[in-house]
Amino acid sequence: MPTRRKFIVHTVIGSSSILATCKAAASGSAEINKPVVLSTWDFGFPANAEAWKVLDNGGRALDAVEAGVKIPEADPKVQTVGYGGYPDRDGHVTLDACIMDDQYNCGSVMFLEHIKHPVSVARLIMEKTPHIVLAGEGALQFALANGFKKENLLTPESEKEWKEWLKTSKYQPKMNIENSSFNKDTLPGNKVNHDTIGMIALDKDGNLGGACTTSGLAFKMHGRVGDSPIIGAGLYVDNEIGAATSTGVGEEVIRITGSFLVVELMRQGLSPEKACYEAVQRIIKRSPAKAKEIQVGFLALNKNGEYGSYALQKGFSYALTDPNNNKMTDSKSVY
Ligand code: SD4
Repeated sequence: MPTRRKFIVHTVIGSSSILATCKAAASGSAEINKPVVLSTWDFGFPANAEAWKVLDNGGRALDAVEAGVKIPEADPKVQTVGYGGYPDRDGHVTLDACIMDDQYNCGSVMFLEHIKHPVSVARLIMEKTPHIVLAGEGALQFALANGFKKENLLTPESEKEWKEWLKTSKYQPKMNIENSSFNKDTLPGNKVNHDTIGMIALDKDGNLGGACTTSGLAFKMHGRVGDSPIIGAGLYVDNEIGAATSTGVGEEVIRITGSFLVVELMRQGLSPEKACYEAVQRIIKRSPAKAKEIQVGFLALNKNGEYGSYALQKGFSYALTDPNNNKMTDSKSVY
């Protein structure tokens, strides 16, 4: 195992933001940590850099999270999101994504094939249709009618691994692969082999936004949809309180409406970390034996720009970028 460097400080942090924070501190005004963007796993690091360009320019959290998650969506080395994602057990790459703004507006695509940027299709559904969710063939038709290009998303590498899996066809979706030999010191551009990207942000105007996008569990059943595109499960944003997102075995997150639960716990006064901890405990309570064998992680951000996470297992990490930090952090976990 290569040594993991915990903190990586790069120079993408704009000087204007640092100045803004200093001014607030100097004037003695109540300090809200903004802008801030958080995202799941190591590939969140380059994704945050893209989101930060929007946030540091005074852009909307909604625009930042869309721009951010498009980075792993387009990266063929990321085999759990977008282009290059692992296929289902029948060899189809099927994608799930959603996005939510500061006004409870949201859009979602489920079981979408052939489109590299499902998050942008989700946003278009939010902005251009009276609906929230489009799935499968209908989602594809909608995307094509709105100028998205039909592409083959199955890369030779993911196809090879699928064919290898077919030899045993053990229906045990590959998950919790966060303990790969990926070395954060070489970010970005190395092989990133983690799971869903969930990204939540607070912009300079104090508004929240979030996005979540994934190819779901590797070698899943054809048609399976996880938590990631389900508003309230994989993502929730309430501009009065905060935002939360999840990663891991989606079925367990859906059962407890995980991200909504985390936001509601913050509403009751819990810190982001404590709210994530309580949500994880809810999963353990339902099935202590199962919880020991799977991974689920939650990441949360409140209106003050405070953040935190909690996971079932070790290995979950998240990327944080704010005026004073640009780093990866290992999440606390129960086991
Ligand atoms: C899903 N939550 O489809 C996603 C996958 C994931 O770690 O995040 N895996 O269930």
